[in-house]
Amino acid sequence: MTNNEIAHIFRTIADILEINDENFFRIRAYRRAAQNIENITEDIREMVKEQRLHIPGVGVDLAQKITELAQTGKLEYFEALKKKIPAGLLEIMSIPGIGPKTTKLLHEQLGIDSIAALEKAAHEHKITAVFGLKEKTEENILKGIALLRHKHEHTLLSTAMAVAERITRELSRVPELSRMSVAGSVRRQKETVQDIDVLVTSTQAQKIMDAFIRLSPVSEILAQGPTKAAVRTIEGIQVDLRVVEPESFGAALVYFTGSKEHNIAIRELAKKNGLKINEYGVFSEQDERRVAGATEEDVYAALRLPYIPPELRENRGEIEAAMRGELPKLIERPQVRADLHVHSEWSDGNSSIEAMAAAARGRGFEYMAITDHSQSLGVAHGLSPARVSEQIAHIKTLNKKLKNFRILCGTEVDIKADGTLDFSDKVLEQFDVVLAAVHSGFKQSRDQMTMRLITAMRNPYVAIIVHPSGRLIDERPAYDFDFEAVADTAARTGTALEINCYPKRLDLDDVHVRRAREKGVMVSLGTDSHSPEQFQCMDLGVAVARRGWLEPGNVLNCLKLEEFLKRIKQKH
Ligand code: DGT
Ligand code: CA
Repeated sequence: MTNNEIAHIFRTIADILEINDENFFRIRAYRRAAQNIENITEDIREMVKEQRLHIPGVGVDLAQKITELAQTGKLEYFEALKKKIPAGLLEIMSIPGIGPKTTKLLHEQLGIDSIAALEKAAHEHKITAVFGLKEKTEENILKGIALLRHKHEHTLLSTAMAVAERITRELSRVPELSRMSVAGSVRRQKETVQDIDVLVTSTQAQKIMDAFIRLSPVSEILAQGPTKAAVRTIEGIQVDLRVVEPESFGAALVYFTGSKEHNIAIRELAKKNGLKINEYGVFSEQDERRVAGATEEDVYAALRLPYIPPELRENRGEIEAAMRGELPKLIERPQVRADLHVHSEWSDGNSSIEAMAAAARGRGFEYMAITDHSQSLGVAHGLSPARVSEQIAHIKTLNKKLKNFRILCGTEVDIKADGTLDFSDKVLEQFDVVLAAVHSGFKQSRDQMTMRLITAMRNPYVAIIVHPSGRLIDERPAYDFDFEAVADTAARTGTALEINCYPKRLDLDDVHVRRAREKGVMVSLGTDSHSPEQFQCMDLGVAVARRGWLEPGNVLNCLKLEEFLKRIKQKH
């Protein structure tokens, strides 16, 4: 049992208790304990083993339950409690946006006790009919069900990348292996993926297969043949491995990198050129002669195309652009000079500004903006104007000690429901850079939310709107707003829109990033780091930027410090 698993069980207990109308204080005690468990970084099992289980909000009774879970992996009380409600209600509560209150009402009023029954009722508009709930409720329920289904079948890119790296690192030690590449959606850097595809060449396929199924992350062998195998890892992710001939490696890599839509389009292009392309190579249609296959560059060249980066291979115009010689020169990670969204222990981060600066510098950045939360964000310990002044003074002294690195004073100011900001202009003008974001009131109407964002962008101090859509991948849909109108205002006012690099956010997403670029909007990359190791997430943001066709010139972070500051002043 990990900390998160224990926390999840506590939350589920609270939900069941709430459905059963139990004591409010008990319910709250479980929720608080769950939150505190998630906040400790130490492994609870260790704390139990060493008999020093001291967690805020966890009394004798809950401590006993944690001990039982840590030692046996089970909790009698929870098992008994689960039997008190229909099993389907737990499933319903796992739908994003549906809590115990709604679940209870749905069950009592409509007898709904499964996701299937809920879906049917939503489609038949029975939910509005009974509750008189707001019109959007049914739509939100259906959206929530879709998110849940997607979540069951997909893994976040960050998780998949970590697994892929481990697999390829271990496989690369096999002496018989000559070439290797990850393929599929992981190579295209999609925000979520279904499985991991790995391609290798070797003259001794059997040796590779034997090694593959014995890799340390492997928990289950799903299929095994002479040149193909599939396993599941301990994280529950499927990994497919294929061994191909060296002369086919490039063709196979193109084929298995996909996307399927890209493959279909280049197959048609090949046909027009009297060629046939498949995972073995490119061949002349007339005499079956092999034209290319060993490298991807050769394969594209045979089709009279330049190399197309994997992130673009979605058949969204990349082939036409390649034919015209107009592929973008995609941004690369080393071109990113700064991280423009960083938190410290002054608000809800876990490290000092100094520690964050050291880590950012260690990652090769030239400058970063400390952007702690503003006053009204109580849960995140937002800064009062007085604290802001203190922080700015503190950063000034830190900067005096730093060489070849600069900490900018920033803020992530909350955008209030009416679009006004949580700090006055007097406070805002002190910062080098102001980020603005929506943190509450996600259910506003489309018009309200659009106006809210536009109003915020009209403030001359607001340089960047961060996590502009508010979505959490597979957990919370984006709030409803008119992206076109927001992007137009961003372009007109010289406000940048962020790609938030936090693995569950990655928002703006690739499609909106590309649209923003078309409209001349600058894009900003922000890791939203709350601890030093999170700077590595910049890679994910760069992936989204590349999938959105961005060049360095489209990205605020690629500016040199002086140019960056000049640009911010321009809007002022
Ligand atoms: P996913 O669902 O996240 O695993 O996405 P992919 O793109 O990795 O899809 P996957 O693993 O089913 O297949 C890997 C690649 O193999 C895919 O991107 C393109 C190629 N491929 C698979 N099935 C087909 C097909 O029916 N036709 C063509 N042309 N290519 C295919
Ligand atoms: Ca795949």
